[in-house]
Amino acid sequence: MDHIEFRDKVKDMKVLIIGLGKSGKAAAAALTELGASVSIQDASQPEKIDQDFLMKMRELGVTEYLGCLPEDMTAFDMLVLSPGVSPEKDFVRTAEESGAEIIGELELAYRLTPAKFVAITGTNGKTTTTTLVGEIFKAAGRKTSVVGNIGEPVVTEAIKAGEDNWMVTEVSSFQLETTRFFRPCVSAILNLTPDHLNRHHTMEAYGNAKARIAVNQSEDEFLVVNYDDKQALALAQQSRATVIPFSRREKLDCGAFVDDTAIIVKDLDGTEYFICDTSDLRIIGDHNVENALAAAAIAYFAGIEPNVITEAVKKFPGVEHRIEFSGKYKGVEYFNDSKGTNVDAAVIAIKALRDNIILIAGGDGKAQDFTDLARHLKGAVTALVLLGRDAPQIEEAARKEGFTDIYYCADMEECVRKASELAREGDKVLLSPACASWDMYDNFEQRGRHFKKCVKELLDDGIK
Ligand code: UMA
Repeated sequence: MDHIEFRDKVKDMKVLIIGLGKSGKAAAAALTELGASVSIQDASQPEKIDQDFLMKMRELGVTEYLGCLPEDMTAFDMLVLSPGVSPEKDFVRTAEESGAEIIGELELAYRLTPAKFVAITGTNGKTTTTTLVGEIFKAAGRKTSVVGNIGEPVVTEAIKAGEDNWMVTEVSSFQLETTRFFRPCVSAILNLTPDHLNRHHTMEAYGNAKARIAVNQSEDEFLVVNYDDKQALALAQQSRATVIPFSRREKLDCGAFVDDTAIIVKDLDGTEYFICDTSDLRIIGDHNVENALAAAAIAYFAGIEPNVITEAVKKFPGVEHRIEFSGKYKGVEYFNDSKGTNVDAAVIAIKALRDNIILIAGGDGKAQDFTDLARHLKGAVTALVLLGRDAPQIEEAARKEGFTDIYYCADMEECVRKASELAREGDKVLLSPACASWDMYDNFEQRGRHFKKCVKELLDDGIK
């Protein structure tokens, strides 16, 4: 079904939007604009929902179920689920069994636009890679929207976009669970390590959700995948797309790789292009070499000239909340890695900063096993400053590995103060929680900004 047909069909549909955060509000705005019969639902009471949004919806005559569910879940043609809402919920199942189609905001966006999609998933590196790909596309003069899990709902841009627009989209496993026809021109799976197991239950289910990114692609479309990550590579076998590998460790017959210190992109016909030296990158750490390789491969196979890729990659400063330099006080550097919301991301940040690290960690542990984090403390981290609900789980894992320099703090202010007391000149204080923020904050951005505010206060106090 093309976008014109879908837009026409949706006018006669009864749609229930579940969850009224960023995704749900954007879906509601798009569907009411298209003339669908819209109802909205959220587990929260009305006062917790964006009041401007609610007022607009009320003016449009939208039916609302706030803090409750519709009595009759069989009355809808379609449910649009927010990524935070599990499709396994009983009321979703009831609607599905009565014939309603269950989709998410990403699938909705895909159906109503003629724009082309680039889609990037993986456990870590998604935001950096998506941002960099967006920069390369813009440098190439393409009409580009950088959207998705990165923070901008896809549907808001998709509804305005034309055929010559590119939607550079960061996609999460949650968003992919509710896709059906979604079919990007170029997709990418950056890596796969345990995350969100409280929602997906098993690694297999988590991997299968990620693999949905390429499930509808055909041979003339591309799937960029990390050759060094065997689990990610195995997922690529589920797609008919032309697989384009990237590797930090091996020279490849085709794709993107590092030759000594040179980042190379190699076409399917064997032609090689030098993109830049790894030392030209402004983003630090091996994981960022991988992000740059992935971005270069995505851009090249989306048809962008190598010299444009080179310029954009060399200029790229990185993204907020991802090993972001946040200040220096008494010879100690402070880094905000609030987006390090799982063990693997925190390990990556520790590896990037190498040694003499005071690590601030803890939060909502999402049923993760912290053993791997604990194993990476020795030789790299000198003290562990813990906060949040699942801090005791991190402490337990650390002690099992023989790490004992552990301090508990009640809030971020105390964490930063404690870390600054413990740090000696030349040390690095790193906030990389290995946990989600949801036990203490609305999101990781709020947590990261709070950390930076605390660091700034430290600097200001030092100046006084
Ligand atoms: N809600 C319910 N019932 C539920 C769960 C939630 O009614 O069972 C309601 C909440 O009361 C709230 C709303 O749903 O009002 C929140 O919806 P949401 O949690 O789906 O979040 P959005 O605001 O729509 O943001 C989502 C992504 N959030 C999640 O996937 C949890 C954002 O990714 C994304 O930026 C945004 O869409 C735009 O696309 C954030 C994230 O944490 C960054 N992502 C995870 C990650 O990166 O690890 C997957």
